[in-house]
Amino acid sequence: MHFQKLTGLCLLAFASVSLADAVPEDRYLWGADRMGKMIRRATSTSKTSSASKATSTSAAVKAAIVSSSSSSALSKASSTTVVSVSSSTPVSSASSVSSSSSTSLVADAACTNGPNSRQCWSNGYSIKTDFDLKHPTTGNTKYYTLEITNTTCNPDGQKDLECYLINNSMPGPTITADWGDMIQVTVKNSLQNNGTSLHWHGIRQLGSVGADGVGGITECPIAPGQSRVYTFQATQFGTSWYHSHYSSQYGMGVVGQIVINGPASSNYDIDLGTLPMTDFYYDLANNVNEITLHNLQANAPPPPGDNILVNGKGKNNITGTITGSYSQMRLTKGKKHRLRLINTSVDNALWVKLDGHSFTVMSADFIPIKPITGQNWLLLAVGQRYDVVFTANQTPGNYFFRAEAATDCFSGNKKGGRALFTYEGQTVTEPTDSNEQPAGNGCTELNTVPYWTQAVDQTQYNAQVKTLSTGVAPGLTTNGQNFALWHLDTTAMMVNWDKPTLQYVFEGNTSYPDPYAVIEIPNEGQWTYWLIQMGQQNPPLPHPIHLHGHDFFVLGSGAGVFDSSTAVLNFANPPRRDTSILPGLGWLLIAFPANNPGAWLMHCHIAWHISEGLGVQFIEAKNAISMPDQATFNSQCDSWRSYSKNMAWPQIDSGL
Ligand SMILES: [Cu+2]
Repeated sequence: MHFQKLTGLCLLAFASVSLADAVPEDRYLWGADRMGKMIRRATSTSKTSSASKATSTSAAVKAAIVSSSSSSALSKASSTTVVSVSSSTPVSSASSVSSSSSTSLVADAACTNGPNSRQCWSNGYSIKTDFDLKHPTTGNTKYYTLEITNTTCNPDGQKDLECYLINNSMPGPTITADWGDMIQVTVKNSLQNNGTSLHWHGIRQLGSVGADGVGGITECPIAPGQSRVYTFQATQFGTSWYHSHYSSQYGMGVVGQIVINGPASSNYDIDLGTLPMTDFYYDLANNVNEITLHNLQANAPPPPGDNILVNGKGKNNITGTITGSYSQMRLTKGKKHRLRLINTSVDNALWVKLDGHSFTVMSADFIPIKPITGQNWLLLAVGQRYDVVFTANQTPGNYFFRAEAATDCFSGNKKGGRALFTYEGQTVTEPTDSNEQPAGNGCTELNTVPYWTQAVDQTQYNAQVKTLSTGVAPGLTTNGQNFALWHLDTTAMMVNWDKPTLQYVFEGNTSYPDPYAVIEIPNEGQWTYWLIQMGQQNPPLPHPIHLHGHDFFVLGSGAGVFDSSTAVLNFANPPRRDTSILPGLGWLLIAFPANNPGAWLMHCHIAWHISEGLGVQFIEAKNAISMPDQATFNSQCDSWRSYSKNMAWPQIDSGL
């Protein structure tokens, strides 16, 4: 077996990381005022290069006005009435989770998507479309080629580092498509000594689980020198990102953005595009990963980040010389700007704000929400996105955008991130940095209300709800060593890259190894409910829980042990998203309908934690999965297994 073959190899790998190295100088234990003492340095050099301005690529299409009937509730709760849709649009296979007939949408030809009518989209589709049941099919395909190479990077000018970059860009290119387009991405692995795969975060992969990009689950990793093609449809719209799902590799730079143009619940004039933000380390991600594993044995947190990059840029002065630059955006006085915020970190939850301007939040992950105005500091856990709108209504000049590690989420970073927003016609100069700290306390995510009401079936809840107990417990790593590891169910998750879950499905083999952490959802058309409960004797940190193949409804969350007699649960129109915060030592209760057969990973999006096992996979309706082409699947696995027999860097963690 592959895992056994690794025995001993990782002893060598770990031997290079002594426990003294593993615990940072300013050692702290969980529960201490962890990073409160960290100093964020002001920087004061100026930049004069011009900023580029992205504008919306959304076509102003003559469209149908769409309004809901007097009963606006898009209840999926108990109706078995299937809403009528055109034959060209896929319908959920789950009849019991379909919309009621009261939600039929009425067309009005006067509606065009534009600055004052962003709720419109195209013929018959709008912000009120239930995209679980219906989405456009444009007939267009957007093609991208992404090549991942070993190279160096130095994004803040302090230190040349080994990086793995996509198309030699940090972050990688933005994939842009319209709602209903097909997206076809050819990925070439030009890394010398690493497999890879790309996961399209938040993309539902309806009927296309083979394109989910998770090595050991939906594919064998792409071997060095090999390519593969990912093809999937944009059935939802908004902002997301893509990243390697091969151990902690995305921390080396294998990350890019996704924009799906579609309707929006708030109007705006100018789309500024994406603003990805990430923690950044002056060490290789796999080293930090191993240090973190060793720290966990001593009940100590991971090393803090060394910087926060905003759109791939930042400044620092650990060398005694201020180097680097800030990403820049241009604002047009009086106009409403849309900004797409993405936390692509490996560890840090981030508080962000734009000085002088308050945000209206209009979507959370891929879910349009009822706009929330007046937001200053906004918290994004790893993997989360918010699309915000703000008006350039301040004195023309320069304003800092800030991204700071969320200390109450136990996120640590030695420095804050900045970007520079400059009004048109103004010279780009850095304003005085106030070193303002986040006003927000705690680690509670924004309470969002989906734009269109969607109820969760309460009648199946008591019969279906299952508890997933989360915490740290002894477990075996890939080399057979006994370490304390994270688990999301009964065991620390670990997959074998040589034999992905979909191969078991191809073979009709249900003897999944225990470390695959498989939970079967046998039947389509039912709601599933998952109470994620942290044990009380664990590091008290929160975890951003992310689900593939679905988003989920957040029925509730809270501190301590869930108590059904006191917990306040929201079945009527709960927040919905694909990544949500499990409070430290607390609980998170989510629900999602089984309406997309596949093998779907659910995991903590802190890279170190899924590396240490904090995940499960749902095998949903295995007999109904729309499987990838078997010959192509096998060919990729054959290439991979041929490579993995002698690979330079064996699997040292969960592989995810
Ligand atoms: Cu976690």
